Parts: sequence; C-alpha cells; structure tokens
Amino acid sequence: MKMTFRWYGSSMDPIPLKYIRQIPNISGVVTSLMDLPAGELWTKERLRALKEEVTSAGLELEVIESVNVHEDIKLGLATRDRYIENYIETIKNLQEIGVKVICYNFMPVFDWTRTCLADPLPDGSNTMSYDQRIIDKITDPQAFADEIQKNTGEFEMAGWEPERMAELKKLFAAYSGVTRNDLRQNLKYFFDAVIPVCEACDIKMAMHPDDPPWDIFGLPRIANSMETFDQILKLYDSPYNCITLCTGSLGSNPDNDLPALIRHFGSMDRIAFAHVRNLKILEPGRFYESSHYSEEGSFDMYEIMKALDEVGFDGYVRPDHGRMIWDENGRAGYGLYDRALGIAYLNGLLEAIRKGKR
Ligand code: DNO
Repeated sequence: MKMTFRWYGSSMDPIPLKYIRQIPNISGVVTSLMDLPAGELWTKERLRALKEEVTSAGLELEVIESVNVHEDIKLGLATRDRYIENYIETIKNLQEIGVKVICYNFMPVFDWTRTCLADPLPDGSNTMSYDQRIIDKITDPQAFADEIQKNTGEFEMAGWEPERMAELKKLFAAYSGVTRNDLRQNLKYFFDAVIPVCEACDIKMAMHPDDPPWDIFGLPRIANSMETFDQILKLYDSPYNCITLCTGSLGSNPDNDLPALIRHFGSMDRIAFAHVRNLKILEPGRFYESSHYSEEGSFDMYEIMKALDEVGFDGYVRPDHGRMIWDENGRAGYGLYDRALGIAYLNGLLEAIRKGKR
C-alpha cells in the first residue's frame, strides 16, 4: 500500500510540497485542479504542468481527488451527455500523466457536511464536528452553506465549489422528486459511459461514501453501507468500478463495521483508495473528529490497518482530516501537523502488524 497526502495545489494550499516530501514513508500527493468547476475538461497542458510540479518535488501523482461529477449527471438531465464527454476526455488526459485512481462522489448538492469547523477540544486544539440536531432545525440550506463558507476563512471547503453553492435553491428544486433509485439509475448511465474508458486507460474510479452516511436535507443518498456499495458495484461489474473506503465517513454510522467492510470489498479487490481517520461518536448522529489514535476516538485503528493488510490491499492510503493543532492556520481538516502525526501513526501500526506476523 502506498501512503499519500492530500494537497490542494500551490495556489490553494499553504503547505509546500517540500514539507510533504519529508513525511516518513510518503509516496505521493493526491490532488486536483481545484479552480475548475465540475463538468469542465481538464486539459493536457494543465495536467502536464501539475505533474511536473509534483514530480520535481520528488513525489508521485497517481491519485486524483476529485474529478467532481456535474449535478446534471446526477440529476439525469438531457445536458448530462456533454459533461460526460468532458469527463471521458479528462480520464484520457489523466492517463497520459500516469494517474491510476480517480476519487469522486455521487452525493447530491453537498459533498461532506459538518456543522462546526473549529470545535474546541480540551487539549486546546480544535476540530470539525457534526450534530444532526442542528441540521434538522435548518429551514434554509443556503443560509447554512453561507455560514459554513464564511467560517472557512481564506480557504474554500473542499468539494463545496462556489459555483454549486451559489445555486442551492435551483438545485434543491431540481432534486425534488428524485428518488434514490433515480439517482442509482443516473449513476448507471454514467458508469456505462465512463467505466469502459477507465478499463482502456487502466484508471480505477473510486467512489467516496456519503459523509455523513445518511440522507441530509431530504436529498437522496445511495453510497453509505455494505449493502448500498454492493448495489453500486453491481451497476457495472468491472475491476475498474471501485470504492474509496473512507473510515470516517462510513464509520460515523456505528452500524457500519469498518474491518468487515474492508474484508468484504478488499477481498473483491474493489478498494482502490482508503481514507483512514478516527472520530468520536458522542451519540447517534453526533460526532467530532478526534486524533487518529484509537483510544481518542471510537474506531480501533489497529483492526482497520490489520484488515487492509490481511486483504492484501495494494492501493493508496491517506490520513484523513486532522485537528488544528500547534496554532496552525490551515484549511479545516487539512492542516499539515495533525495529518502528519496521523500518517506516522498509521505507519507504526502497519510496521507492527507486519512484523508481528513473522
Ligand atoms: C472531504 C473529502 C471529500 C471527498 C469527496 C470525493 O474531506 O473526503 O470532499 O474528497 O467526497 O469526491
């Protein structure tokens, strides 16, 4: 398995590549062209420049997170074909620079959602948290989205593209009446077009789970459990139709047994990418993002890494959201320090698991 680190590009990320290069056991970065709205074609020129920048820092660029899917594709609108065409061309251009995995999601309107971006912890750090009671009281998602974006400071929320957030009312209206089954059928239409291209280009599509893993704001969601991912993999049965196994997203529903999910999808060789982090569940629907260390959260990180090792996982791993520690000023969840501690811990677990088997 290759250890990677998410990086938002030199114009959007305060963390220099040379710092990432110094993290023990790092192989490369996971990145994206953040300035391009969903549906846009990623040109060869932009991609070659990105590749050159990353590789000249001594890092690999084999995973993209994310090539976002345009809402018209999720909605199944007639205009979707033009965006699918761009997606296909983008896949082909990504092949040219040696990309192996594309992480994406199929969540309507909102990507990952938190109700607080800087919840103070007793140790003086702060972290992101989620409280379903707050979400349930929201009558105007636009006001909520505006507030969250205001609190991100100078950094845009990953996956909350400004173009999409500016259109919330219109989007909510478009989704009214769209069922989970409709969403799945629209996903199938997308797969029918893109997975054969991925097969030809040797690039795996790795769907990120819903975060949190349940419907929010009455919008349908279809990727949040063993059963729903089984359905998704069956929509197009190919080794290139894969999953991003995100422990934090799936694990915030305690019904999701993370090591069991890893064994299930890992033994099918359908996990292409893993986001590994911990969180503390306070009660159903309420959690905060703890450090990666097992005892500070609700997950057994040893069992998670052990399951990945046992299924012979040979894809990409990255530590996930970190707390904001040591007075760092960074993008919520994506500072340098706590994620670097996270990776060091995952490295340690893995070394112990592997040596313990001898
Ligand atoms: C949040 C991320 C997500 C993820 C997308 C994939 O921190 O895990 O924004 O990148 O859902 O498309």
